[in-house]
Amino acid sequence: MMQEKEIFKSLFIKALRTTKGKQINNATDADAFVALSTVLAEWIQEKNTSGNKQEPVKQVYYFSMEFLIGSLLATHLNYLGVNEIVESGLEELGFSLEDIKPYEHDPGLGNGGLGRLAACFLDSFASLGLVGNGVGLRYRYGLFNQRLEDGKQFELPDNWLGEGYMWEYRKPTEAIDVSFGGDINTLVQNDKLQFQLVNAETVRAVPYDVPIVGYQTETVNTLRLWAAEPILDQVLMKAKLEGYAENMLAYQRRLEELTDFLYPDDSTEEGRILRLKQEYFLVSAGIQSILKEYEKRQLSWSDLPRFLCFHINDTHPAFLIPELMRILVDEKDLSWEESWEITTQSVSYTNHTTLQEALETWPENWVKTFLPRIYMILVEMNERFCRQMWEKYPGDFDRIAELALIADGQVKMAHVSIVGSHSINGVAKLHTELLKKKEMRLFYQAFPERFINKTNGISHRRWLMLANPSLSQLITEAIGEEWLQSPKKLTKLLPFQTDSIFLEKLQQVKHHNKQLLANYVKQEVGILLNPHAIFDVQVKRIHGYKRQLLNIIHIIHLYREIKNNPMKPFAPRVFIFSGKAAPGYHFAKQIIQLIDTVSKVVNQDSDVKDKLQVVFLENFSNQLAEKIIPAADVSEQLSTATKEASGTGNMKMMMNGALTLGTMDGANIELFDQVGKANIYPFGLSAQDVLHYQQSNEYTAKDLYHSDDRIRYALDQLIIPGDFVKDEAVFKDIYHALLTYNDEYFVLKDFDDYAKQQRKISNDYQERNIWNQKSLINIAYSGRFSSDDTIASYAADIWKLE
Ligand code: 26Q
Repeated sequence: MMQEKEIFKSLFIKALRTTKGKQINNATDADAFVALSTVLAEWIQEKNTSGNKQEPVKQVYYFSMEFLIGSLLATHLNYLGVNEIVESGLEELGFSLEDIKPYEHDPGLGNGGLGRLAACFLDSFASLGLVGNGVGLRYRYGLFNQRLEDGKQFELPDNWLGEGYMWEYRKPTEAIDVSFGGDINTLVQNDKLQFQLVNAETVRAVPYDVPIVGYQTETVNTLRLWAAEPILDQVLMKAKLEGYAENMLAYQRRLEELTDFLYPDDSTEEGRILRLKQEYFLVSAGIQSILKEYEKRQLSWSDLPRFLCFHINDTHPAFLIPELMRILVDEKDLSWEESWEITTQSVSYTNHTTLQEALETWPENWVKTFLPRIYMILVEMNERFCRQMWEKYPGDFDRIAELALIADGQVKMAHVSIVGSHSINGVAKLHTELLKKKEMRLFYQAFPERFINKTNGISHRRWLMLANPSLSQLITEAIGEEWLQSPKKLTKLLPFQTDSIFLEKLQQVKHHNKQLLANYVKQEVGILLNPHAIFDVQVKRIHGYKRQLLNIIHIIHLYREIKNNPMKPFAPRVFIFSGKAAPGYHFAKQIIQLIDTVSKVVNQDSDVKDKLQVVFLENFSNQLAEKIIPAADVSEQLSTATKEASGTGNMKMMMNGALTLGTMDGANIELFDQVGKANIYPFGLSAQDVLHYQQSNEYTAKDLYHSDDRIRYALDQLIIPGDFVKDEAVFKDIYHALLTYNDEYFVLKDFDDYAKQQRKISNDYQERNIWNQKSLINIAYSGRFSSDDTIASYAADIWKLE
């Protein structure tokens, strides 16, 4: 221990010199961050070579357009088991680890749930000792930084690479060329049709490898992120042919631009072609480089599915399917049938949405123009598939038209994904059932054996062990360390529900976390939160279906209640919001503005002070989530039933002892089944109810406006100048969405039930001992939502890893 610490100190001093040209006495915390990361990176590399598996185990490649991996410094210190020696070594050198940590930039290479899920999965692969590698894009700018000015969201570029990224390795010798556009020449060679791509524009894909360390295992996997670069010869050639040297730079820039930005989920028209190219760039570079490695092993192509599997995270990487076909048929000279067998046996697909607007389609002519050979392959896939369906359902034109991969001038990526893979999974039980019975009904009828549920999970190491050290310590004191490796062992906490001393400690931990968050809010926003209040949290992307609107309308109602009944006892509440709206999603931006407006009115009113506070924390991120979630008493999961495929924030908050106030949607249903109805606050329409109201005309939002005085009051506040608005135009879209357009997300319909459960929460919280019990039960059953379990289940049922 002593000796290791001394070794660390000398490595650290040396790293300070070589990376920053500094000595201990003139180094800043930012320099120290770089030096510390350098030492850790070196230790990871030592592991990487020693822990490499020699035997040919089956490998998974997880293809995703998003990986929201979060900061890695704390993870590495902890997973490598060197936290103590580093902390005390740094202290002896005059540095504090806690001061150094904030210098790490959190790479925002994802939008939300889907990207964070991919990151939790990588954590679980490595911690379970499985070979599971990520394949993604190295966006020059991650998801925008959010700033609010007068409640309006502004988007600033996220220059996450500004100071360099400490955990990546550029591997230029492993670069791959990816081609776009051009023409296809057809020729006959050795009695076989050959397709030759000419006049294409080629971009170089350079990989950057981020090692992924497992928790106390020898496994180090890789997240390989691809970046676009120009190919100098091609640039020179073009300059020569076209003769205007001054445009060379612009041309070079255009090629690099490909991986400049991550597209938000509601992207605008001009970005879409670039997004299409990004998707192909990811899969083409990814699969080419994997197959190159595979060829070195001198195995047969037909054996490929025994050694490799390719998982696509939603349809965004679905061009993997025709790209793999292209390589096998065109470059490896396999027959279509053999290639098809290999492809479908090695590819599997997760669906993350049932929202119609989020189901990806690409205009046929774009695919034809930018990916001509891929287009031909898709056409062939479509013809063969339609023929197969014709044999199965002779004469059923309508069915086949609906199943087709290409129809109405659009390539349907979900259809391509289903037909080209052997497994399709939803991300929670309800969601998978909806896929089978509704969205993908016809495919389910055709291939029932392909559909399977895999409920999402979260890394209990990141979201409990690292994010909430006080709670982790309390748990470990009570039940030992076993839960870190086997999270289901958290149920050993159950007997403590009758231990009032333990429950008291649990309450103190929560209070401590609330105090920490309050300190942060004070420092960032200048608002002094009351840590004795109920911390009620809704943090996630801002979206109509997630119904932040229901929450804020209810807050307007509460405000009025308190104002009208100043003497009535009221359980103090702090409402905390955070989340980004897609830049082009005007309605979501108005919701942010409404939250901001309400928060200003409420926080400045001394009549409600100590009873009601509302804050919107800017620029939600992994790092911010790690501060907020451990402090949550109430977890708001308000999606309109059927709309949230799973949700994972719900699991994170449960694991940190918050009680869920949620609809029976996505994984909330499974949380409910785990903890039982006494330990959760369900409300609102069920999935069935929602489907019913969508099909009938039995819901009229205006009726509720007229019959429910609370609703009328709150909605009137949106357009009548008064406490909240000076100008009736600001929130008129919200007002009209609810009344004129009949409340697509059933906000008003669920209001009464929501308000009831909120009152129940206020009452229950008064009985702190009982509340603490409920909180403990939530923590105890949260192990079922560890991504270790999810990944073990994918490994057994989908990827068939040993
Ligand atoms: C598509 C086309 C063009 C540009 C962007 C996109 C795009 C990007 C991101 C479409 C969707 C997304 C993100 C989806 C997402 O995060 N879904 C969430 O996935 C979680 C993990 O499974 C679930 O828990 C959430 O319920 C689901 O909303």
